[in-house]
This record gives sequence, C-alpha cells and structure tokens, in this order.
Amino acid sequence: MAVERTFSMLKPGVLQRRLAGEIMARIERKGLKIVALKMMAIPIELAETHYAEHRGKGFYDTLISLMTSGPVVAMVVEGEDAIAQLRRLCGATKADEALPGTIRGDFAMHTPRNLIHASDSSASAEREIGLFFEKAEICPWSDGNDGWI
Ligand code: 3AN
Repeated sequence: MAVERTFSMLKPGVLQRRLAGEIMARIERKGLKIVALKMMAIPIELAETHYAEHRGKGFYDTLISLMTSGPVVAMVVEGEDAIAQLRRLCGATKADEALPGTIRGDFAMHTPRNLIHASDSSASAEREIGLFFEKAEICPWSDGNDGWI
C-alpha cells in the first residue's frame, strides 16, 4: 500500500465537547501519523472554497455557518492508504448511517454536526492540504515503530 497524506479537520463543536483528544487518539491508535496540526478559526472565504462542491445544495448555508461558528483543529495525517483508512475511522457522512465504533457513529447525532472532515480522494487531499497548510508547517517524522503498526 502506498503512503499517502490526507487532510482532516475537527469541526466546530469538537473543542466545546472536549472530544479533540479522544478523536486524535483514535487516529493515533490506528497507527496513522499526524504530521501537521493547528487550531484556527476558518474565514468564511476559506470555508466556501473548501466546500465549493456543495454550493447550491440545501445544506450549504448551514454548513458554512457551522464551519465558521468556532475554532477547528486542522491536521495533515500520513500513513499507508491514509485517505481510505481515515474515512473508515470517521464513518458514514449521515449520522444515522454511521456505525458504532466509528467517530461519527459514536459521537454524532445529527449529520450537520458530524464532528470530523476527512478528504475523500487523493486529488481532494492535495487540494485541501494546500488550502489549509503552508509546506513549512508540515513536519514529517519517523520513530522506528513502523514495523509494529
Ligand atoms: P463527508 O464529510 O463525509 O465527505 P460530504 O462532503 O458529502 O461528506 O459533506 C460535507 C459536509 O456537509 C458533511 N460532513 C456534513 O457536515 C454536511 N452534509 C452532507 N450531507 C448533508 C445532509 N444531507 N444534510 C446536512 N448536512 C450534510
């Protein structure tokens, strides 16, 4: 499997619910590597660019207003097959379809507040990492545990 980078973001509400550590722990326990991390308030223009594919949909205005309603935690996550692996950890988009054991299945009751974003393809990952992070903010590391994970 190829080593990939993916973009992930803990949405507004996660810090308020004190779930940031719990969610990041799940990502770490899986064996994925966090190689960039920052807390930020998303300007409305960035939220609109990030979610441009959803413009015009019924939930778009709510989505933009929720995403700009409080700080997020943005991450670049690295690992073998990281894009699909992280999507599986997140669970289905719809709160009532996300299975127990997944982040959304365990913590989300309502789809608009489904806690976490994770890129859905390598093209999205590259685009989204570029939107949120400068190259110099990404810190690759290796610790010799790779053979155990
Ligand atoms: P995902 O985040 O699983 O890739 P997308 O890209 O289809 O899902 O949707 C982006 C975000 O828009 C979701 N995380 C969710 O917050 C919101 N969303 C998607 N579908 C709906 C829906 N039917 N009703 C309300 N909000 C939605």
